[in-house]
Formats: sequence, C-alpha cells, structure tokens
Amino acid sequence: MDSTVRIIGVPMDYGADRRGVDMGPSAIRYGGLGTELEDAGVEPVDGGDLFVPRAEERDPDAGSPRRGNAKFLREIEDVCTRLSDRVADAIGNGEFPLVLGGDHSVSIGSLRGSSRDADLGVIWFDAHADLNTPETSPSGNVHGMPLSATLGRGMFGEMEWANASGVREDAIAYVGLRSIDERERKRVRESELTAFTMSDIDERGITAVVEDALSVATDGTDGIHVSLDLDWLDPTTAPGVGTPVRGGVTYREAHSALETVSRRHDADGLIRSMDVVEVNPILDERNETATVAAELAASAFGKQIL
Ligand code: HAR
Ligand code: MN
Ligand code: MN
Ligand code: MN
Repeated sequence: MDSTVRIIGVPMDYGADRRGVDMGPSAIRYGGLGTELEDAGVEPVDGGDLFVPRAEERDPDAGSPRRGNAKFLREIEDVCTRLSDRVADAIGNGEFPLVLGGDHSVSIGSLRGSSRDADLGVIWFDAHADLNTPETSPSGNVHGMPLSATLGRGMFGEMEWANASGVREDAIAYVGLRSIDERERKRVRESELTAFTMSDIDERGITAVVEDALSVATDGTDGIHVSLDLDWLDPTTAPGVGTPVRGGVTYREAHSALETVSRRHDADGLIRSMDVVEVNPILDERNETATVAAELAASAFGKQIL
C-alpha cells in the first residue's frame, strides 16, 4: 500500500459497560503502531485524538430514546458526527483513515464518513453481530448496535446522523461470529448480510473464508471498510477486551486474515478505511491486546515476514 495512513484516535467508552476502552488509542500507539506501520512501508500521520468528554461527567440516560434503551446516545452522536467528518476529510485528501477505538460504536462515525461519496462494502471481524437496536438490546450498550445504526434499523431509522446510505447491506460480511443474541440471530437470517461464523473458519480455513468475505464486500462497491473488533480473537491471545468470548481465532489466523486483506488491496486498491476497536488496557495483560492490534493493523497494510 502506498498512501499516507491518517491515524484518528477516538478515546470513547460510552458504548460499553466496562470503562477503560477509552484508553485504547494510547495503548495501541504504545504497543508500537507507528513503527509497525513504517515496517509495512506506509507513512503514518498521527492526527491525535478526538475530544471525548469523560463519561463520568455525563448522564447515560439523558439522550435515551423514548422506547428502548441506548445509553449515552447524545454523546455518541456528537463524537461520531465529528469522526465521520474527519474520516471523509482524510479520504478527500487521498489519505487512508485508520480509526483507533474506543468501543465499537465509533464505527457508526467511520462508516458514515467512509461512505459519504461511495458505495461501501464492509468486513466485520467480530465475535458479535452488533446488530441490536435500542428496542432489542439486552444491555443498552451501543457497541452492540453499530451495524443497525448504519443501516437505519428500528428507531435508528429516525437518526440521520447514524445512517450511512452508501453502505450496502448486501456487501457486508461478518467473519468469526460466535456470540449472537436471539433477536439478532433472526435479524441476521432475514437480512442480506453474509455471515461467516467460527464454524465456517473451522471447516474451510481462514484464508478461504476471508477471500469469500472480500468478494462479497467488493461486489458492486467502490471500496470497503475493514472493522476489527479485538474480541474477534481468542481471549487467550487478546484478553484485554470488555466482552471476551472463548473459541475465537488464533494469533496466526488473525494475521493470515489481515494479510489476505492486504493482498487483495494490493491487487485492486479497494480498501478505503479501517477501524481497530474494543482494546481495554485495564483488562489487558502487559498491553498484549494493544500490541496485537498494532501488529494486525500492520498486516492489513502489507507488512510481510520476508
Ligand atoms: N450482543 C450484546 C449486546 O448487544 C453484546 C455486545 C457485545 N459487544 C461488543 N461488540 N463487544 O462486538 O449487548
Ligand atoms: Mn463489535
Ligand atoms: Mn465484539
Ligand atoms: Mn451483491
């Protein structure tokens, strides 16, 4: 990959119960992101972090919808609106935006920004489907809702700031699902989304699955967004996440997946933007999860062993 990578930190934990994920951007930088990216042969430009007020000085229910439950929705709207501008500006300047979360609700802003002038496909590396709405969420945590927000499902249909009409539902592919709420399961089945679970990876191998996911996301789109939730990995490799689920991908499978993404990008230049989310340094062990996050980003940008 040849373009400048614009690092955008979003120290936001409004979307998750386990406070601490707001320290993710610092931890990923400290885990070696800059040098890792240089090793991948790209030029990182760190634009610092977006301003995010402390959750402790806010009332989680102040912006809650009339029906349903979505904590800190007003604050998330504010941050994601600013983030989407930053992402769109970076792309407009010919740069590649790399967003560091923060919890997964940051993707609402990444996706809206990246799809502003494009039809966008999405690869969602995650244990979770993130397809709840305020009506169906068991937790009220918006990090379990970003894809529904993007697609305007349920009451998100009335929230212009969250919707990204350029994101094509039939060009979204999950990779590595293993924890889905009952009502999400129904939604995934009835939707046009493509879902590759851990069982698919067991049966077919990570490379074949990621290649299929890339085909789905690039079919008829102008580019794709890669969203990497660190809880996609097995908790033995990535313990520093708020909602760990055992049975995730190994360290090698994760690298192999992002290397497959990078090969595809070299071939057709279709990767437009990426976010790396859910690293929680308070729950981490010796910054391992943040370090893996930095390494995986470098793999996505083409870092090679030889
Ligand atoms: N499905 C659950 C909920 O909506 C848990 C979501 C877990 N979150 C994430 N997202 N880390 O991937 O509350
Ligand atoms: Mn997620
Ligand atoms: Mn997850
Ligand atoms: Mn299609």
